[in-house]
Amino acid sequence: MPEFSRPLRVAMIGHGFMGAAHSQGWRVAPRVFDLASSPVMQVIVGRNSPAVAAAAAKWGWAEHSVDWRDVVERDDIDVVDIVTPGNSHAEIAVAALAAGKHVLCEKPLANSVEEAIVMADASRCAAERGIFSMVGFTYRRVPAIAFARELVREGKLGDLRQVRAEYLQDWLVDPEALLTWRMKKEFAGSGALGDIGAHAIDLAQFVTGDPIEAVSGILRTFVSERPVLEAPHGLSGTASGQRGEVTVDDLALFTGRFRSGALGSFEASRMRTGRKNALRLEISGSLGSISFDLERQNSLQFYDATARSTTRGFTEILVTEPGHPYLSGWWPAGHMLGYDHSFSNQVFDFVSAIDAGKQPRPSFDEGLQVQRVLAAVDESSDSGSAWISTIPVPAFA
Ligand code: SOE
Repeated sequence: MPEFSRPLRVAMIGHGFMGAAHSQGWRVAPRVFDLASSPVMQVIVGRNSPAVAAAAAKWGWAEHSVDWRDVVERDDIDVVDIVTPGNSHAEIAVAALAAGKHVLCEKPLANSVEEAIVMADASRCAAERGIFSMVGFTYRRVPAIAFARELVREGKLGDLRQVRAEYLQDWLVDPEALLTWRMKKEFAGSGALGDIGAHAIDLAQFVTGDPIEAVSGILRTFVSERPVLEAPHGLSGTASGQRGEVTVDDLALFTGRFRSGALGSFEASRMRTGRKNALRLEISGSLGSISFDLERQNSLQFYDATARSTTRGFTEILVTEPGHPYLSGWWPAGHMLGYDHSFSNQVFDFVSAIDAGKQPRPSFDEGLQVQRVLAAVDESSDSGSAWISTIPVPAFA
C-alpha cells in the first residue's frame, strides 16, 4: 500500500468465476493506478467453508467467512463486493448499504424489476450519506468501448440511426453440459438474456448515451433438460446421473427503439456454435460508423463518412495509446490488454469515485434501466413479440 493512502477494506460475497475476476481487479488496480485510498482484500464469503477457504488462499484474501450478514455489519469493512447469483443481490446490497458500506454489485442488478427498484431506492438514499454503489458492467471499462463512447460524444458519428449489439457464446451447444445455477430461473432470473444480453444492452445505451424505450423480442430454449449436479444448491460440482429442467432461455433476439429514434437489433446466445465470447457492437450514424468485437478487444473499427471518397474505408484503430481511456496506467502502446484488465479498470473507477465523493457509474439506476429492458423482452416474448415499453429511468443520462 502506498505510504500515505487510506485503507479501504473490502469484503467480497461469492467466489465463482466473477469472484476470481474481481479478486484480480482488487489486487492489481492499486498497483497500476494512483488511488487516494488503497483497497485491502480483507474477507471473502461463501457458503461452503473448505471451498471459500481455498479461494481465500488462492486469490489472497486475508480472511474467509460463511456468514455474509455478520461480515456486512463489521465496523472494519468499507466496501461490499457482490459476486453471487442474482437471486441474492437485492438482500445483500440493501443490507450492506444500510450498514454504511459502499457496494459494487455484479450484473444484472437483480432478478426482477421489483428487486432492482428497491436496490436503486436504497442506493439513492445511501448516496445522500456519502455511501455509493455501482453495477459491475465491466465491459464499459474495455478501452475501445470507452473510446467509442468518446467518439459518439464528439459527434464523429453524427445522428445515430442504427445499433447492432450481439453477445454470442457456445458453451451450451453440448446437451450434456451440466445444469448449473445459470440455467435455473430462481437463481439467475433469465438465461442468455440476463447473463450476457444485459451486457449488450448496457453497452448499447452507454456508448450511444441513449436509453431504449421499447422492445419487441423472442426467447427460445433449445435444450430443456440437462444433467443435474450433485451439489445441494446446484451451483457447481459433478453430474448426479439425473436430469433436470432448464428454466431459462438459450437464445434471446429482440429489436429496440432508442429515445433518439435510432433502432437497434440485439442477439444474446449461449448456443452460437463457434463463438466463444463475441460481444459485438456496431453503431452507424449520418457521419460515420464504429464496430467493436470483444474477441479483438484491443481495436476499434471506425468509418469516417466525411473523408475523401477515394480513401474512405473502415480503419482499424489500435486502442493502446497512452491517450486512450485507461491506457496511461498500463503498458507502452501496442502491448495489448486482456479480459482481466477491465476488472482493474473497474476498481479504479469505483474507488476514484468513492474517494472524490461522487456517484460512480453505472449507478443502480442505470442497472434498473437495463433490468426494465430485460423484463420488457421477456414480456414481449410471452405476448407473441408485441412491442413493450421499458419506461426509461429519468436519471439515465
Ligand atoms: C459477468 O459479467 C459475465 O456476464 C458472466 O456472467 C458471463 O457468463 C460471462 O461470459 C461474461 O461476463
